[in-house]
Formats: sequence, C-alpha cells, structure tokens
Amino acid sequence: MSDAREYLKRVSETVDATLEQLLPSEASYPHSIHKLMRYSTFAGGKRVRPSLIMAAYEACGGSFGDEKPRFAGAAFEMLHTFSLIHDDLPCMDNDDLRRGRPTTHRVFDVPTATRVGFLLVPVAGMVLAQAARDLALSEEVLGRMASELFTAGGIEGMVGGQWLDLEAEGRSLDRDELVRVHRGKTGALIRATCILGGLAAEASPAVLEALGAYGRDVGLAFQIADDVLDATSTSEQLGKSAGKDAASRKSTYVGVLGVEAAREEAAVLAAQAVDHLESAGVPSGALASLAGYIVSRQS
Ligand code: GRG
Repeated sequence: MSDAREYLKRVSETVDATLEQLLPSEASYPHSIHKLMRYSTFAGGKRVRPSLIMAAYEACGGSFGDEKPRFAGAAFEMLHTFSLIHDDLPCMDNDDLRRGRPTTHRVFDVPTATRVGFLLVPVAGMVLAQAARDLALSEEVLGRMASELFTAGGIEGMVGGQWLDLEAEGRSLDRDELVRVHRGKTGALIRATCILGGLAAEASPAVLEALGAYGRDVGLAFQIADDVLDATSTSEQLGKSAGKDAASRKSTYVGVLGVEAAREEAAVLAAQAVDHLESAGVPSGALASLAGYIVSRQS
C-alpha cells in the first residue's frame, strides 16, 4: 500500500509539472480564464487516473520518465476536473467542499464554474492532440486514444452514468441498475485510463483487452469504495462532504449490501482485476498496488 501512495506521489509530481507547462499562467490573457482553470486543476486531487495510465504504460514495457503517458494523464485529469466542478453545482450534488477547498462555484459563482467546467473538455482534447503530434504518435494511435477518452466521457460513460444517477435520486435502484450507473459515471473513465496507458506503449490487442478488463473491475471497485467512504468517513478526512448519499437518498452499494459486504465486493473486484492481467501474462506491478489502494484508501 505504501508502494501505491509513493507511486501516486511520484505521478502527481510529473503530471502537475505537465499541467503547469500546458496551462497558461494567470498573468497571460484572458487572465480570468486561466485563473479559474488553475484553481480547479491544481486543487490537490489524488491523481489516480494519471497514475493508472503510467502504471499500465510501465506494465507494457514503457519507462516512468517518458512523456507520452504524462500528456495523456494531463488530458484525463482535465476531463475528470470538469466532472468534479459540474458534479458540485447546485443542479447536481450542490456541494461546498472539494479536495479540501471550497468548490469552484462557491469561490466564484455558478455561471462562472459552469463555463470553466465546459472549457476543460475541449482543452483536454487539444492536449491529447497536441501531445500526439509533438510525440510523433501515429494517427491511428491518436484516433484510438481520442475515441477511448471521449467515449468514456460520453453517453456510454461518465455523462450517461451521472445522468442516470441524477434521474434515480429518491428511487431505489436494484443491484444491476446500480452497477450500470457506477460503471458509467466512474468506471468508464478509469477503464479508459488503463487502455490509454497500453496504447501509449503500443501494446498488442490481447494486452489492451486485459488492461480493459482490469480497468473495468477496478473502476467499479473505485466507486464502491467511494460509497463506503461517504458512509463511514468525515468531511475532514475526505476533503469533500461526507454523508451526502444518505442525505440525498441516493442508491449506493452501502444501501444495497451494507458497509461490510460492500467492502468485500470491492476487494473481490480488485483481486479479479489483477487476475485478468496475470492470466494474460501482463506484469501487474504498480497496477496491483493501485488496485489494493483503490479499495483501502481513506480519502
Ligand atoms: C451533464 C449529466 C451531466 C453530467 C456531467 C458531472 C458529470 C458530468 C459527471 C460526474 C462524474 C462523477 C463526479 C463521478 C464520481 C467519480 C468520483 C468518485 C470522483 C472522485 O474521484 P477522486 O476520488 O477525486 O479520484 P480526486 O479529487 O482525488 O481527483
């Protein structure tokens, strides 16, 4: 586990340096846009998604110092940050606290936070395209990366999952419906990070499939662990408001199974995720540590 924390720390340093390089400073015009993008992007997230990209890249023979996975990590972090800004808006979760700081719409205002959230989506696409050109990735690899990123962010993934989640508030979902929501709103982006890491290393179709299977299980486990943390931790520990799911009568794994069985389910999925890699002969290394971290993290 300390391995995973160390890994996250190392990746955070590299991805933050990449984001620093990509995002214009507050001093450059238009100042207000750059200030806002920076407030949200450098708010101190765990950088799990870029870490999964890097770990998948390394599992396919890539080196930690390479630039390709760092740019893909920055693009994912931007798309993820968009989702957090919008998730916190009054029309969605209506939250005041994120990453231990006041949410973007609390510091600025709702229209401004809405705009900056949207802005991060094309910027993420641009970062990926620019990186592919600078790093001489083939058109084919770039096309697949863009397709994975935006499919995972779209109807079949994050936006669609969030949509279903919002529609279901106040109604009890059965386990199958809940799995569909969780895989969409959280799991799809996580699964795509693992595939992106493999694509950056030009992995074979069989290896990409194993990475996708790992990411699918770990992605669902991530959201189950999130449900458990919401029910069992304090806002101070999480850096975001705890107890929100019960307050908004949201269907969660904790509601369906209870805390202990939900924890157990997450652990089973994490172990199964690693099995997919091992069966395909993909060295699990940091991916195994991260799977363990995802289901035992405290925030
Ligand atoms: C238009 C319906 C519609 C949606 C817009 C808001 C949105 C898109 C999607 C919401 C997706 C979302 C916030 C899912 C929850 C995923 C989750 C558990 C995020 C927390 O991730 P961490 O813990 O956060 O990695 P840090 O802060 O560490 O980066």
